[in-house]
Amino acid sequence: MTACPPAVFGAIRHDWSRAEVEGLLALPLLDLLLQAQRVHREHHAANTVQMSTLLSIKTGACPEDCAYCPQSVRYETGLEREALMEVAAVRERAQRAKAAGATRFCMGAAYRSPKAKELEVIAAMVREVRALGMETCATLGMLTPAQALELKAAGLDYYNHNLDTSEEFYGEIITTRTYQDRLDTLAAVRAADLKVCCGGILGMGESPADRAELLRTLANLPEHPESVPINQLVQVAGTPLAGSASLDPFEFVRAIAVARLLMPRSHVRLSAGRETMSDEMQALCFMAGANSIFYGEKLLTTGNPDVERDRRLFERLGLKTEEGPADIAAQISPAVDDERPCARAGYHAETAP
Ligand code: SAM
Ligand code: DTB
Ligand code: SF4
Repeated sequence: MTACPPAVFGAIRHDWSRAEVEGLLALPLLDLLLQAQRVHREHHAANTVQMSTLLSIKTGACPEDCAYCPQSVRYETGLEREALMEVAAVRERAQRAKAAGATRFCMGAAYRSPKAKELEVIAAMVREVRALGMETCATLGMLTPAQALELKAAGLDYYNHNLDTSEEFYGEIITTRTYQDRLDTLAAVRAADLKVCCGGILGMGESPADRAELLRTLANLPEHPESVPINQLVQVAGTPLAGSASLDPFEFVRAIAVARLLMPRSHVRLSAGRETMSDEMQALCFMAGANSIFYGEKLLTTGNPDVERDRRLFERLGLKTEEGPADIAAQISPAVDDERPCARAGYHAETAP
């Protein structure tokens, strides 16, 4: 069926070559989807998606020059700046998210790297959110090893820090920090025993080889990130990447499938960009092995599908939420019934068919 030996599919490896990853990306689409969904079911519950909630705790005025980002101080995007939120206000937002059924709360800040005083306040936020019984995630820019330990001590579960693209293409997108800076932060986060959330952005004008290299770099990290967010560029007027040629949707789906094959145990998040994706494209992404999304009408500063659209999508696709409390599962999809004949026949089995 394909030129790849079966051992390639589903092996937990950290030594992928560029040619192997490019070979996977170039498979006939339907072969790629089939293999990705097979590997997915060896490691994850079928038809099940993890939901995260995002809050921007400090917005805009970022000194970095990331060409995609509406929060950089260098670009006129009309974004309203907001100082670091008060701890009590974050607690209240987390409480609301919890009441709506969220189990993981992600806090994002437009920093190059947090200052000591800022980190103290954010550590207090983490403690408060943790005390509500929620999982915590933060994305605050570069961290030193000591800062990562401080966040771990406060009870942080996940740290998000993306590689964004390949090392070769990176210089076209960001000049104010290096690829190695990013790898150093990821190493500090791992050393502090935090879970790693790390992925990238597609549709920035990168080549297929760049996408292969991003995925290869993620998979060849000493440990696979627990979460791999794959963002489609959200084009924001005023940023240098506004007006970029849009990526062929099938190329995006391919990248999700290859992320699934390279990092079988990770949650692959269909992250930014869902607002402009058709339901059919999102369905292909779930088929390709995506099993996490951001839920709620806003990402950090840009839009996300509204809750009703997601509820309807989950219902139409027969998807359910992962281990969430009953109320969010009910909001999203009350209809999944494991007594269906296909479930009884082992169709939903977590082991390979
Ligand atoms: N300032 C911190 C940093 O850069 O690590 C944390 C916040 S930053 C907004 C988090 C991630 O959001 C970025 O690494 C990037 O991958 C993603 N992102 C930002 N703007 C985006 C856009 N317009 N489209 C897609 N993803 C975007
Ligand atoms: C990630 O990879 N995507 C999220 C999260 N990590 C923090 C952020 C997407 C931001 C999209 C642009 C915005 O809303 O500002
Ligand atoms: Fe700043 Fe993060 Fe946006 Fe880059 S991606 S400009 S570091 S907020």
